[in-house]
Amino acid sequence: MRIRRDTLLVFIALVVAPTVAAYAQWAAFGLPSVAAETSAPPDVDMPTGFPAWLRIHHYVNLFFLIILIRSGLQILADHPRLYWNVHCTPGTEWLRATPIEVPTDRVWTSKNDSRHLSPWIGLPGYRHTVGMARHWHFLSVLFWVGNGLIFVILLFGTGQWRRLVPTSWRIVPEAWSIFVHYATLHMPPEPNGFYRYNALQQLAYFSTIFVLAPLAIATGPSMSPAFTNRFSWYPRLPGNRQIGRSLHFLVMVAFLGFLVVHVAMVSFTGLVRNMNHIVIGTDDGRRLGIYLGLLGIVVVAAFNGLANWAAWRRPRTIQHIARAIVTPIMKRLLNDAAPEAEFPRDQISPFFWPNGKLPTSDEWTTLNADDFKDYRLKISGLIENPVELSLDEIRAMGVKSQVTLHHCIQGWSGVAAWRGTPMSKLIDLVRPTSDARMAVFHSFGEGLEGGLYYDSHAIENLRHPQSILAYEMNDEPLSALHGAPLRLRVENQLGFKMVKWIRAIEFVESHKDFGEGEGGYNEDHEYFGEQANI
Ligand SMILES: Nc1nc2c(c(=O)[nH]1)N[C@H]1C(S)=C(S)[C@@H](COP(=O)(O)O)O[C@H]1N2
Ligand SMILES: [Mo]
Repeated sequence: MRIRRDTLLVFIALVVAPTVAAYAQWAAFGLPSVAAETSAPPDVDMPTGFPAWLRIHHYVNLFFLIILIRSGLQILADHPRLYWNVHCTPGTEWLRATPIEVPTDRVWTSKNDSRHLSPWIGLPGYRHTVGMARHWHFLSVLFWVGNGLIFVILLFGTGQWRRLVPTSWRIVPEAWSIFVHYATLHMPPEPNGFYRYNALQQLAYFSTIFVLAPLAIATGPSMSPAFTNRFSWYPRLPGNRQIGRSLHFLVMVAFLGFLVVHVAMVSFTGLVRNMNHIVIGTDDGRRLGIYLGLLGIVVVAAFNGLANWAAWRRPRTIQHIARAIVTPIMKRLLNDAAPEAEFPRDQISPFFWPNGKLPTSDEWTTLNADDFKDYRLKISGLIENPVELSLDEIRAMGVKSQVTLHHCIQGWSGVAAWRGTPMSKLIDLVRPTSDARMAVFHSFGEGLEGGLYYDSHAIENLRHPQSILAYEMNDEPLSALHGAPLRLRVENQLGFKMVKWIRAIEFVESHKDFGEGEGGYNEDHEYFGEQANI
């Protein structure tokens, strides 16, 4: 793993600087005083103990957070590089979780670049399992966010917020005094957490709930093609899409850091009593809280084992559960917004990661050798006017140019200028019948596991102004690598939906009508979700 030196120094400074300051203060002035605490409730307004809803929330939160972190790491392993720039040029990463430097003497696709992750860490583990990892990520985030919303409502509805939300700036110097104790390995007098937290503890909990969690939620959509290509101001809030992605990762690191310190402090400050507080809601020295807490952790571990098993042994089932739950929500929230973001030409990426296997068939090779003079795009299926079109005929149908941001499911992005024919013109020409719902794009190229590549789009998505059949990239005819003679651009979808080396288009009624019935080659073979707005 490589981390850029300047970035590493910033991270080290963030940890080291306060620690050094704490030691300096201790050496120069001694330990600051921290108000001695009584274990009685300080005043009648303060909540006492932890009600059942809060204890359940705390457990449910842990449950889904673990799934989110494990599936998130698996998604990262599929493109194990983090950047501050949107172009993802190899060599510009600030974090590289792979030993590989991208070779320059041969084609190195982003799928070649994905890494193996142990199934003990990743969900589901191993290599290029991003489809399954995303299903677990999106399914669990619904529960995690839902659980969080219920928590916030009940927190403010019941007065429990009083122990959590700071109401005076005095908490900052108090928290610092406590930090000076911990950092120099001293224990300050601790309040009984059943009644109140110490200042640093309160600030840590408060910022985890009201800063980290919202940041995790807010940086998610900054990676969505549908969202960012509709609302281009959104990824500019953090800076760009890759800064959003990097922050999403750093928030996860902060959650992990919190988890480690939180568990350590709970253990050092009276494990038995603390466990009773949060597990059974009593303030005494019985061992029941510990035992039930351990059982809870065993259940989390067992569920994670089950999740791995299901991802490997019942991937279709998981895919279909996600189709039933995630897809309608994604569709409702994101799919109908027409993408419109454009980038200035000086932001065109100097490097654009390639993906997929170049066609090897005689048919494509022969056509390619002759600049596709004899190429004919066959459009068939549920249409009134089946046609076979030459490239000149396609070019004559209308031109649309756009400089847009490409989002690969694996995590990289890139800006390119595309020129092509609006898909709406082709649809108008062939006149789909009233049964037709989607168009399947068949490629000359093979998929990863053999057999020709294909994918489909709902007709309404193809009618967006930014849905084009592109024949130029960055003012050059489409290169062989990037999809000659024709490739799709559908800017509210992820890259895998944008078929390259298009051979034919077929209009059908449903995703069940072709391939293995999931909507495309990667949906069939890698269990990707068909609706690819995030
Ligand atoms: N025929 C075909 N088209 C394909 C693929 C493929 O494997 N085969 N990969 C897709 C994926 S995953 C991405 S990210 C984009 C990449 O386009 P590029 O190689 O021009 O960057 O192409 C898409 N189109
Ligand atoms: Mo991709």
